[in-house]
Amino acid sequence: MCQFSRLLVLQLVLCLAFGHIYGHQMPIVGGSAVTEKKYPYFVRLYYENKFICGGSLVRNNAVLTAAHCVEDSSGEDFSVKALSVHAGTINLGDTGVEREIKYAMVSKEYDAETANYDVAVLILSSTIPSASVIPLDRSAVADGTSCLVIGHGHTEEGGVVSNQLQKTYVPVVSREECQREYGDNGIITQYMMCASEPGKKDSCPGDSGGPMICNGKQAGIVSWGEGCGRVEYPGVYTDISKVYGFIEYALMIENIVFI
Ligand code: 4AZ
Repeated sequence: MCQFSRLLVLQLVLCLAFGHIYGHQMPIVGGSAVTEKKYPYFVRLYYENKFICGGSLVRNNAVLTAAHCVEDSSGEDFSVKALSVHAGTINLGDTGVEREIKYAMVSKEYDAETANYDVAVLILSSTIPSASVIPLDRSAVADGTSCLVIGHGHTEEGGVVSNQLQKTYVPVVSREECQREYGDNGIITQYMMCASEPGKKDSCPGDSGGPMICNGKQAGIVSWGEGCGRVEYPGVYTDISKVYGFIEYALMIENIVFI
């Protein structure tokens, strides 16, 4: 952890003094802080004014997130009215642009048990005129591709959310390899893709719903995983290329008037 040249005495002193802190600085898990507004399509999702998930703007009035971010997981009644979206900030302390949700769309294919088809489209109460949107990848990403993941999620397994937006790059792991790793501990369906740098870089609770960006397009949605940053279990993402039809349809419905 503490590597230094003999000349860098100052670095040695700092490392000895603060090494315990550096050692625990594993944002998103194994990432770094975003210091400029480089990802303006990133949004935060709140429920009853509590931060719950990430998301991405795919239209100036529509957000893509995970279905499990908009379901009742607590056993109490879930209300879409209690959801809100904050855009245009990189710190949880900044409100940014806030919108309520007109309605949320989840596919009937979504299964809370397995997290299969973990995708939701949220239509905002009004447009965000300044919104910058992320294009979606219609085609599957090649295994080994290095993809960007951003979020305010836990910075280590069992940790706490990160006030500052974090980013990291994770390589895509094949579905076959991922299923082998999970064994009996999870089903990697055709609607999922996996990525992580084993034991180092990964997404974590709180990153859910946020975007995974490969080659400049959003290819995945943070969905689930066994722990965070573990050697044996990659992070699991909704594969956008497989649920693209649903997203397109959900965005189209928005333009249809039901009489
Ligand atoms: C979660 O519970 C979660 N390590 C998200 C991502 C990962 C694990 C759990 C991946 O939202």
